[in-house]
Amino acid sequence: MGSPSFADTGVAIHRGLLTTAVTLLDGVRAAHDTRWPTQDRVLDGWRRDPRVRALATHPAVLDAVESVYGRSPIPFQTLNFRRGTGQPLHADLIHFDSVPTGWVCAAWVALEDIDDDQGPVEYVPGSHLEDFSRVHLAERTGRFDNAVYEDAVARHVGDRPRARFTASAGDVLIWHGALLHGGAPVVDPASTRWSQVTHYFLDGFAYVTPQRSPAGSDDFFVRDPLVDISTGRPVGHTLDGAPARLWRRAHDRTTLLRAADPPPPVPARVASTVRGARRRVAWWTEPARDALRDHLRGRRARG
Ligand SMILES: O=C(O)CCC(=O)C(=O)O
Repeated sequence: MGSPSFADTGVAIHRGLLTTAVTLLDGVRAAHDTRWPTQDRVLDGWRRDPRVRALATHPAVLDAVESVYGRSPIPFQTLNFRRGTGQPLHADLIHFDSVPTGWVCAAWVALEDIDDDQGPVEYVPGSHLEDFSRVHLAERTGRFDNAVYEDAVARHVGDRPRARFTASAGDVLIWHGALLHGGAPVVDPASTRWSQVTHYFLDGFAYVTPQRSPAGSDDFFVRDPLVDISTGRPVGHTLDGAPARLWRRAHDRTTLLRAADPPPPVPARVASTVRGARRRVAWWTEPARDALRDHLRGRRARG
């Protein structure tokens, strides 16, 4: 029998993938330490530092992600860590997902040797297959509550075995967006655990924020603009293999229109007076809006 596959476990382990890129790994640590000396966790450092960006877009990492999914990766977010996070188990797709679901992953890179004392990444092998987080999001009532979600995950996992990614500098762990993972407890509080994780979408889908998308509806909070770290340019959304058009109905509610749907109604600008100040208000031209709503209702009813 061969080694367990990404499809079964939800992870792809690449020992030594970046061992020879030691100058870059050290550079990312130095970037974190000098630019953000008081922050243990840095979100989107790639925007300020070319070394963080270079690691997020390293050809060996992009190839490893592409070989798992058979599609081009779109790096879109980085997190840099100085210490173990001790983060409770969760799946990334509460924060970001594709439509259809699951075309999202992370690549976590050890910037130093990491053992059990430093709070390595841990995960529940195979948990991506259960789709627990997507179902939790779909069935929630009201707004997403992270504490409620983390409790539900902990109960769901119970005392099932967790795997730990103790690592040498340059080792890379890729995990599926639905895999339950977090940071093991930090045993030595003085320890560092230098690491960078980059999140990737795969090319050819629409990209959304599930926890901000309305539950029980086919509207989404669409990530727009979504910037590809490789190019620094916004990425288009695709649905059924064709460019998706967006009908923005409210701040956190956008309908993704398919190729066969009518175009979104054009907002007409009208002026209103509020407390003496002139304010511009976007208003949908009503007949076009009503026709599109009827069309979408019909589409939903037909499944
Ligand atoms: O590095 C860790 O401890 C966990 C990181 C993590 O959970 C994430 O990036 O989603």
